Amino acid sequence: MEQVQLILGMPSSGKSTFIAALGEVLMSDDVESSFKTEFLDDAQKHMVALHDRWLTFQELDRTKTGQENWLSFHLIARDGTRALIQLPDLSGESIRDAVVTGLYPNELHDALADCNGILLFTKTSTKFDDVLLYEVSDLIQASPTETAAEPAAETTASSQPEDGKPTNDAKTPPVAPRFSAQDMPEQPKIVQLLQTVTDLRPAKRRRLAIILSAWDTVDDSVTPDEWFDQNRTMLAQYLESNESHWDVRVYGISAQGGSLPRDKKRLQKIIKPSERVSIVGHGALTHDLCAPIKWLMQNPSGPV
Ligand SMILES: Nc1nc2c(ncn2[C@@H]2O[C@H](COP(=O)(O)OP(=O)(O)OP(=O)(O)O)[C@@H](O)[C@H]2O)c(=O)[nH]1
Ligand SMILES: [Mg+2]
Repeated sequence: MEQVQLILGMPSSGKSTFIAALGEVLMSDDVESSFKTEFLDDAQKHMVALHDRWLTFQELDRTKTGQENWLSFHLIARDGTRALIQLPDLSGESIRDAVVTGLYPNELHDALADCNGILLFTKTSTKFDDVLLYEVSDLIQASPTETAAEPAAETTASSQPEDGKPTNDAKTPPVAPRFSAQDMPEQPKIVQLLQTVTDLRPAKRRRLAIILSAWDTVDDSVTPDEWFDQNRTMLAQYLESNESHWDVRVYGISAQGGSLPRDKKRLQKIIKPSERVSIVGHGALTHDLCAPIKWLMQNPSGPV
């Protein structure tokens, strides 16, 4: 049975690192996991390259637009059942550009429409993603019209440098940066992306595994569900209001085992590379990165 599970997320959200670590768990069979794989065919050169960097403690390069790779894995479950899944390594940049322009490349459009389930990545070390109200107010105050209207008394004094030569600075009002949709916070972009998916197949209820990546940077007294509700409030509210479209689970995953290069020495001491990785949530075994994929594949509503 062939399934397409999509890995989505904005740039630098941890997608490629997860794929590299998943490759190790699947191929080495060193840790207890839901699946293993016996081989990677030629088309998996990209996977091998990612995996080599991961094994040698190198951070991965950003996946560039046009460098996306549509990877497929031949999975074997513990009970011997076989399945083929596509788990593409998409560039966060191209996903983001599609979301903000509304122009989806054909391949991505079709994959969004037809995918069985989605692994959605958001990096826990990117905590404060929204623009705070006081920042908006600072921008408004710094806008040219507001500043020009203000009396010059205060600014004149500060514009007199120590060498006594006056500068033009006080007369040049600071200009707020132009709005760019690309720079919008992560959450509205993700909500927009998910809405596009549901618009493509409104009657379909899909499984969505939210992956909180870099989980090693989070205080372990908090659960993935709690962290998600506290730090991704907009996304959490959207999903709560759209239960008819999305069946959601939240997992915390450390695919790198720590931050590089800082934690390299500690990670080098771990003999089995698969033991660098960890996952928390929904009873997943400690190193079983396949757990969310298994859950996505068991969707009772079946393939699209
Ligand atoms: N601490 C920590 N950092 C991680 C982990 N996984 C990924 N990172 C860091 O997150 C950054 C982005 O990781 P990538 O896997 O390249 O992210 P991506 O989503 O593929 O990014 P694009 O290719 O730009 O779409 C890198 O600097 C990684 O080192 C992790 O488990 N722990
Ligand atoms: Mg990448």
